[in-house]
Amino acid sequence: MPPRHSPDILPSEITPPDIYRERRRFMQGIGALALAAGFGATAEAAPARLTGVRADPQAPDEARTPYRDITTYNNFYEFGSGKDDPAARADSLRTRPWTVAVEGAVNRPRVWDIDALLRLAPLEERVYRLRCVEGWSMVIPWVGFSLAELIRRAEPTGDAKYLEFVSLHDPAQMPGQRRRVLDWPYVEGLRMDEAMHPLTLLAVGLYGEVLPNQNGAPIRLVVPWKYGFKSAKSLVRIRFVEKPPRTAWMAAAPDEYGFYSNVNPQVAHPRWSQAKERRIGELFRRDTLMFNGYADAVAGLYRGMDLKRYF
Ligand SMILES: Nc1nc2c(c(=O)[nH]1)N[C@H]1C(S)=C(S)[C@@H](COP(=O)(O)O)O[C@H]1N2
Ligand SMILES: [Mo]
Repeated sequence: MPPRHSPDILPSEITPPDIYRERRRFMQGIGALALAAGFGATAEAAPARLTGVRADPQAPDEARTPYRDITTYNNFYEFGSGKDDPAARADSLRTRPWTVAVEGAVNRPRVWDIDALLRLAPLEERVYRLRCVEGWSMVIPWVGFSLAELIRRAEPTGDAKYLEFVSLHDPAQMPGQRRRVLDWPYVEGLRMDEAMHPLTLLAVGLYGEVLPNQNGAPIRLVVPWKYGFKSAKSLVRIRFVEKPPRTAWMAAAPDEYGFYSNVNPQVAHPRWSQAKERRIGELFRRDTLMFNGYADAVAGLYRGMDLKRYF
């Protein structure tokens, strides 16, 4: 399928940056400006642009979800369980200094500074569908690099069969952690071959800009063929282990959330069907696709597995 844009220009760069930014600022409303003026603070700075980002040559021929929806309709329970809580409250997250510990069954464990991680590999745009287990979906132009790039540098040993991903645990910055909605910190996991798959992304931006806090700044996982909750935000630790990690959602509701959590319209959640989804911004629901539409790329990882049992 031909790309809709020249492969080295991001869509956000086609709109002159000033107009793009101005439009965004206008949308954010004059309320914030008035507030800033009233309290003598400077007007909210525009998010930093990421430079040298190669546009996604494999972007799906589907409309991207508007920036505003991607950044105001979020699940990030560390900031509350309402969809608008993260956008309203994630300002309290400090993303510098920040480190990500890469450890466990590897020859080269390392505590990465976030700014070194940002230079680890060329940044790429990846336009992925995100399907939440709740039944809604978006199309999000992430910026990041394949997790495989980091894994190779860690040199996993033969004992590394799974990866555990751990989000920040700091109730002082994350007010939602003052309540035991989940057993904090938020933990997710992948099998080694899933983690090595080129689609599996470490995202550091969206729409060509640094990741907003509510979307999991400064770095988060994105696994596009799995339900959204596998894509853990604000990572501080990646651990190589022998056994499947105990994930936060499996601990909270083992009958409802399995380890794999592949998008599968044929396997219902115990309390609701997964056959359809509502694309944010659209009126009518659409059919959910096997592996969220990525079956050609990932079905081979699960050949011979009973996906009803390994849900
Ligand atoms: N640490 C952490 N990561 C998380 C969550 C969370 O609550 N905490 N929510 C998950 C869920 S349910 C979804 S659908 C996606 C939403 O990502 P987005 O807000 O960037 O669209 O983040 C996932 N990652
Ligand atoms: Mo979700």
